[in-house]
Amino acid sequence: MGKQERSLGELYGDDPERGDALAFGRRTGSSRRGFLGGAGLAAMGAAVGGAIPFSDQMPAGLIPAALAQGTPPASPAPSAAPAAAAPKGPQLLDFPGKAKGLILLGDRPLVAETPEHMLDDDTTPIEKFYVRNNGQTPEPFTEGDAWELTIDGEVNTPLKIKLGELKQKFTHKTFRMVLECGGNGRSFFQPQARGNQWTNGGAGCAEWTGVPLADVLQSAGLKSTAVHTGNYGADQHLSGDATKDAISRGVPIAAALEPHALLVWAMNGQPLPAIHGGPLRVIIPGFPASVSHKWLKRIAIRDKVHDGQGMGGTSYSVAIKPMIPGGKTDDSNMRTMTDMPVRGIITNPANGTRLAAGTRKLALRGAAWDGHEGVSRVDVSIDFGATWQPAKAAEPKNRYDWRRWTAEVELPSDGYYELWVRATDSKGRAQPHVAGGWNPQGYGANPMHRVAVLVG
Ligand SMILES: Nc1nc2c(c(=O)[nH]1)N[C@H]1C(S)=C(S)[C@@H](COP(=O)(O)O)O[C@H]1N2
Ligand SMILES: [Mo]
Repeated sequence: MGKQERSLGELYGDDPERGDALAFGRRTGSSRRGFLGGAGLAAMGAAVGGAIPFSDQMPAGLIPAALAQGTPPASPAPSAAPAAAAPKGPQLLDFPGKAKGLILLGDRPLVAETPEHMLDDDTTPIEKFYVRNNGQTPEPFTEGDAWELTIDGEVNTPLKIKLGELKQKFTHKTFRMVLECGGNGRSFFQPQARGNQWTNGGAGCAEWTGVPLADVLQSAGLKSTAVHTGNYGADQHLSGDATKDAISRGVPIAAALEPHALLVWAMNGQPLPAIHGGPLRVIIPGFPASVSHKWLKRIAIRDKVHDGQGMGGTSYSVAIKPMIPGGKTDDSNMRTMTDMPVRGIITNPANGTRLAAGTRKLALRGAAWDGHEGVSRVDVSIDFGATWQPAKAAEPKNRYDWRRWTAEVELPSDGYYELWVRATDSKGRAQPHVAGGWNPQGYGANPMHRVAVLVG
């Protein structure tokens, strides 16, 4: 038995399809649903660390949460994931002002995500906020309010305006708003899509203070030919080639005029940290965060859709007609992503948490958000989605805020459980069980979040 226990956990680590086939008694490649019974059930129980009260509902074709990648290293060593089977531990970010426990996805450019259990604050603290750079990280700017922003292109009066003047001349606004990378959830795509392998932590929700972009654009006077913005910042391309931009995206004018689109100099009441684009960035909520330019130097108002670095082709684009996962790309079937999908996460307990034997009531906490529509409901399940109960979701502070939620579940006995959360947006669109809408660069994956816990 010992050999088989280890091999099932190991198999899920190396070759999940074979692990699945072994546990559920299916032949690899067969689509027939197998059953978790007999030897398969015993091996699964051993691999996840305990009896599985809802084993009848455990679905084939889904890697058990205890064995899936993304188990945070900071959580108590899950006996649910034996050493032999545990995925290679992720590398952690070591950066001034950032909390221990952020996961380093890349260091050139610097990219780090926040594991779900570290998104447990109502407002994401700066030290826990994810980081996504496309180019070099600029040297911190030390003259604060002397930072100059240019607005030109399809405007009556091109502006060169210092941060100090922005603060003086325009009305200040503070909104708590989600910022989320377009690639958040990418690691859930099958087959793997290219890019940083985010789980759910390429997102955070902070209090952003600044002035409405609309007010500043109106003071420059938009021409009737203005259709799109184009952002430029101070960060250099990774290659050091000064003729190339690290990134230069933009949005349709209507999005730039939305009252929550802000030119921002403060985050959670602090001067905007350099790593988050200080002293000045733009925040355009609801869109992939790549349009929320950091170290903002210039907004060009364009008479056509902006064509800067990161616009067009497969960049920040999803398939119009569903494409075969991993299949050949047809650029004419791609459209630029202008909205983020609905997502719910469990922020407490952490994946891999072990609870005392006899625990029968368990409090869950989390967050749920989407792009432009708003979250209408959040549900949780402890039986692999066979039954659901509604969570209590707090009202958002303002449009584009996330909704914090709580729920209490009753566990019938000791053993291995998966806690599942599913958020639904106000158009009735709920999160899928597995990532759908595969696209070459892996945008918009929003499968339900699952957390493994072991009682006893
Ligand atoms: N100038 C500049 N702005 C940028 C980027 C960048 O590389 N350079 N990255 C974008 C992307 S892809 C994301 S997800 C967000 C990340 O913001 P954060 O690092 O403050 O979390 O910034 C956006 N703004
Ligand atoms: Mo991003």
